[in-house]
Amino acid sequence: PRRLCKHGKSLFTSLTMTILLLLKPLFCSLDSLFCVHPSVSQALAGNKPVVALESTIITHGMPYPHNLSTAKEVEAIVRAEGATPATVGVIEGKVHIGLSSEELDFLSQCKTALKVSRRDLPYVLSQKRSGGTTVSATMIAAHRAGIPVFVTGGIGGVHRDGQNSLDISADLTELGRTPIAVVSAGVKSILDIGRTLEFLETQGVCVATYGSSKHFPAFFSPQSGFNSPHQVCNPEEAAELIASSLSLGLQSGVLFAVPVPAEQAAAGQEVEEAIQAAVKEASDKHITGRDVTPFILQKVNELTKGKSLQANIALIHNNAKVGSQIACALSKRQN
Ligand code: PSU
Ligand code: MN
Repeated sequence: PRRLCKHGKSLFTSLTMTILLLLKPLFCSLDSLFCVHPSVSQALAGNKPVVALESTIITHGMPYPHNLSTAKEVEAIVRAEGATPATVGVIEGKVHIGLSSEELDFLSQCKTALKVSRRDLPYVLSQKRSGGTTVSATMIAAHRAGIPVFVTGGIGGVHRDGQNSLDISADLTELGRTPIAVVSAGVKSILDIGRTLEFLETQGVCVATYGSSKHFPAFFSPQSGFNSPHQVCNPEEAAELIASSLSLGLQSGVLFAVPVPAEQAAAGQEVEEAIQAAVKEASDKHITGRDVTPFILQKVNELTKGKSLQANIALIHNNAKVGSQIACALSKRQN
């Protein structure tokens, strides 16, 4: 993808793109590990805004068919804001950056799909397996493709009692070493939010709440009880911050936390109570490692009779809108 970007908008690019489109079934892309969807490589080559999206939310975060409809809605929102969606996922040993409708269908129903974080990439690729990429693996793919903005629901963090179990999401260390801007609704209170913010500081991640609030949001609730270190008020300020981080050459990521819209925050209290119960059950049942987050998400959805899922979907829609506006502002600034 990098090689293609450099050619800009020349006739050569158009020709290359046309040829690539025709040859896609044969070669997919120029890289043997990564497969960039033609709509994505075309947008990147034309310096148009692109938004990366993760897929663990599809394979492990939501039940079928809500996972599929949400994935498609999120892509539609990105397009409506004038950007190109690039959902990242692993299909039969290849990291796809941008999925076709058939590929989304496949991942949303693939029972053997693995949850793929940075540490799992060598295994899924070498075994030709399929899987949903977490925030960490999606950041790696986005960085390879040259996509600076990535939208998700909530990132992983330091789990409760993480100071003893050392269950600290690879998302946090990835944010410390990969220069991608991640747009999320903050961190779910299934995690230890205070320690998550401390760890992000240690990793040198620039964290900013999007909007007028000083609070760091807790996904279902606009306030977590912790303040955000920084604030940006609009897409332009967010883009400016990303640009500063990139020009400094920091090689670390940026985390934008978008507070839940007021109309969705109402479900917050009920969800909060369910989270307490689910976290306790996970610990009683000795659920550990990569199974913790999917277990708790599923349990909370069950306990709230689907309300947490509805709120989750609304939040991702909102993040997709904000993230796309940031990607558009960044692209305008760079053109
Ligand atoms: N938090 C959510 N929903 C999710 C995830 C996190 O509210 O679906 C997913 C994301 O893909 C995230 C991953 O990157 O779980 C983190 O998993 P772990 O806690 O095992 O690092
Ligand atoms: Mn973990």
